[in-house]
Amino acid sequence: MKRARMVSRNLFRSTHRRRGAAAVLAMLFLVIFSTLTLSMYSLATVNMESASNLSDVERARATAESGLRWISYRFRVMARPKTTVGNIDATTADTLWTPLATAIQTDFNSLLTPAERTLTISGKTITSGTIASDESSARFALTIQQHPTYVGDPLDERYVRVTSTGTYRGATRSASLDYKIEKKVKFAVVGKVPVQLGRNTMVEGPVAMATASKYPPILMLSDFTHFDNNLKTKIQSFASFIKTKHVGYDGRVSVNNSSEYTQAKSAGYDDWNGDKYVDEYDLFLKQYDADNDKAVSAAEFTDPSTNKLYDSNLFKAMDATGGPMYDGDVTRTGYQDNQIDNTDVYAKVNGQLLMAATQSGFSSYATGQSKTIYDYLTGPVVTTDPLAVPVRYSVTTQDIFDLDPANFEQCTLNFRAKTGPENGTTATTSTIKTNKVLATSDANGGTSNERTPFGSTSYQATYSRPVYRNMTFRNCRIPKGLNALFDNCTFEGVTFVDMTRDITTSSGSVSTSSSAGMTWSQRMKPSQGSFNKSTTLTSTNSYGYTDGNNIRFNDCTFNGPLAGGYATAYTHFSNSWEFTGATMFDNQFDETATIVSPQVNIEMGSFTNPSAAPSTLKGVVVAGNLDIRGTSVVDGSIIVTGDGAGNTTLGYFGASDSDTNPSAMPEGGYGRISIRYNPYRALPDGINVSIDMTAQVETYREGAQ
Ligand SMILES: [Ca+2]
Ligand SMILES: [Ca+2]
Ligand SMILES: [Ca+2]
Repeated sequence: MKRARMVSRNLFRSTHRRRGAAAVLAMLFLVIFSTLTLSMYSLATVNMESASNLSDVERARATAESGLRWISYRFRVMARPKTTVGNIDATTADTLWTPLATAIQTDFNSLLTPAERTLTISGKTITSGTIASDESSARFALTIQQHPTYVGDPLDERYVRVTSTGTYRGATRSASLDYKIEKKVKFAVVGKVPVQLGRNTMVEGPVAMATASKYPPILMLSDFTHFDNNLKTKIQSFASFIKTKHVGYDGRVSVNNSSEYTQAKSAGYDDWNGDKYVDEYDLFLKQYDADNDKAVSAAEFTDPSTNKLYDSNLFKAMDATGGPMYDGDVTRTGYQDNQIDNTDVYAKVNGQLLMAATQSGFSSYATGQSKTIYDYLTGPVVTTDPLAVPVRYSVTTQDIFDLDPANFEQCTLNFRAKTGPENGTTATTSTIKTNKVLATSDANGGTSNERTPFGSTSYQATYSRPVYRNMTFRNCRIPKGLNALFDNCTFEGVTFVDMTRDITTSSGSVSTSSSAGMTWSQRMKPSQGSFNKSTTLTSTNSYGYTDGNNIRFNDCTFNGPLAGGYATAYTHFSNSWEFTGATMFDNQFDETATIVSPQVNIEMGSFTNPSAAPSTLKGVVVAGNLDIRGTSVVDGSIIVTGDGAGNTTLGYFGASDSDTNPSAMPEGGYGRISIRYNPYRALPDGINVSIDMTAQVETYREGAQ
């Protein structure tokens, strides 16, 4: 697979310390480490036992390697130290050594065999006792040592070397591997509410849904059923084939699965692009590749009746996968070359799907809807790792990410300090405000009464907004209760939106419940009657208005991050921001984050003109909930920390998409959403989550180093 090569290329790029033989072994480790589970560890040891014809030396070597696999597993599942530092440098890594050593000791204390729990911690070196690798007399012992390990060591404190010494009868062999202390989100999309991937929405990186009880946890629509009825019919027939004949939820039949492949061929399907799988992409290729060169040119994808591309957004999105990840990154072959071929490696999701829900739970939900899980997971899910199942159920917090919104509070406070008078002297002209806490009196466009969400047929409330037009805001703060409409404004530096931190119930206790958040939003002031969604809310009649911040940004440009205060609960409409018209994100100021607002509901993109706002959202997008329509590229990670919304909708879903039948083309087209996890982006500071210990596969060595 092209993508597999690309990933390993990127992994290897970080170092020049590569050796031929070791590189091959390293590839094996790449496969093993990314998929290791306890059961697989057991399997490996069973396999090792059965290989009774191995020489003692080979057995000792395999035992040493087994020790590295074992510690990789422990590193993955143990409670690792947390830090709020976003980009872990050598100095930070140095301070993490002591808590890391403590965490390793705590983890070892949980081992079943008491004799194996003992560790000797001396300075930057931890030494284990001997640990049984299986039922035989094979043993390994580990030395865990933080770099630098000698004067002139090119590796700094971010790297930890584990040396595993295996013994079997009289033979002894060692193997070592370096792990990097880092902090990454590791997901393209991760959240607490169901994730919906609409049409022309492609994801590169894993997708995870962390709440077990919300269904369907993930819903994906095919990218190939909305522009050509002929192709649509074929795709739907193929979906029926997959549903009845294919085991697994990755939407593709391997040519190496002879039983399934034979049935696919007799049903008229084949691997037309030659990637060893039969999937929707093969039908797309077969449909349009008139000259049989295994590529679809723009001319081939042009509808003869309209003389336009069947869907130019889809074509562009498919042609733009696997783009450069950082300045100076090598542009892949076939990137944006105006034709679709194997170098573009189409997948609906290029990464694993992880969900907290059980498979049986998801299945019984589907049965209740007269469906099966297959009806929700449409399109190819491609994992580059041949041992990783494309869809994992029953995942835990350790598998995902600690999404507690409180973990992001310090991060939002860091951004707040970069706005208003705390950031510098306030300066103001009629059109440019710098380091200012905005006031209603700064508004230059009168007021506008409008429903929220704007342009939606179902709305939650009506707001009276002060209007700010054609203004520039540099490092400004939007105070609680402003509820503004910003029209054609530019935001530079950091923009911060204040909100109420403690969301309280009617009895005054602080709540984390989203239903309490809704009640809180709907509070009316004395003698103002009860809440009604068509009553225009103002500072006179509504506590939800004065204590929250429901904002619409229309045709605005953001040249830096936008952050909002942490609140204890998701409040639905009171803390809700919409981005409409040609609003654009082009963060040139701080590429760690585009949005950090852990309890704010965000509606991004136009309902009516999806092509109006092509944005690139760099770094993390942290929101209480997030819906993106229109045209956007996410070059980082979407993190949904609120639990009160129905779902996170990415890309176009029509009125009839609840039953996954495509409806007519919406006005302005379907837009396109490309979401790509970028491991090269540092996190912003202030997010309090665990570090990772990431195996540096190219550092694998046999023998002591
Ligand atoms: Ca194929
Ligand atoms: Ca062609
Ligand atoms: Ca291409």
